[in-house]
Amino acid sequence: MNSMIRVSHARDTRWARHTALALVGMIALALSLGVAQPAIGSGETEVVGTVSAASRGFPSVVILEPASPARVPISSEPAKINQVGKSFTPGVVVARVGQVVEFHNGESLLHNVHMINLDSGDTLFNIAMPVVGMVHRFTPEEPGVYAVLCDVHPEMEAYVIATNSPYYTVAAEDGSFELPEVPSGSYTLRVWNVKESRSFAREVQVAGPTTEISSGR
Ligand SMILES: [Cu+2]
Repeated sequence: MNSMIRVSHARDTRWARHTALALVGMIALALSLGVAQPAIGSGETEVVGTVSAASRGFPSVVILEPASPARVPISSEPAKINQVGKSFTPGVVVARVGQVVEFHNGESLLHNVHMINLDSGDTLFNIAMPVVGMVHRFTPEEPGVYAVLCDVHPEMEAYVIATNSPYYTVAAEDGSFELPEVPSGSYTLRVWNVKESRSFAREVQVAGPTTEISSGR
């Protein structure tokens, strides 16, 4: 009888200790969640608008460059361009400076990847892609516009837009775009279109739940 009481007492003590530890853990978790979550009204804005429609099948790119550098980590996921059907797909990608851009040969055809910095006119590399499944990686080291050509198939053409900003998107064919979570503040809006006269930059303010931007041209 005595031994049974002692055992049950020991169990009760252990149970109480476990419950106390669980409570401490739950409180710690609640506190850490409270710190990690953005404060209500921290100023995330949805930026929407319309810029120039696609030219020659290449859609516009919209970039919002913050006045002070954003502390958003660069994605470890590469930006990808496939060579398939004798074309580069997609024809326009945006990559952060420091983010890997991957070229894939997706078919049993000899292609190459000839990359030109359009700001300087310099060829960065010209790599043969003779085998299906071949991958070539490139990491932009500065913001800029890069043309991608295949010298075997002159109709093959693509563009890589490199930016330091994490706030960018490729617009739809009709020029409409949305950037869902942009912190409020001052930005340089940069719109790229393959037709140079449709590219422009201007200062914009992002504020409130929604900011609407139109190309103004
Ligand atoms: Cu080719």
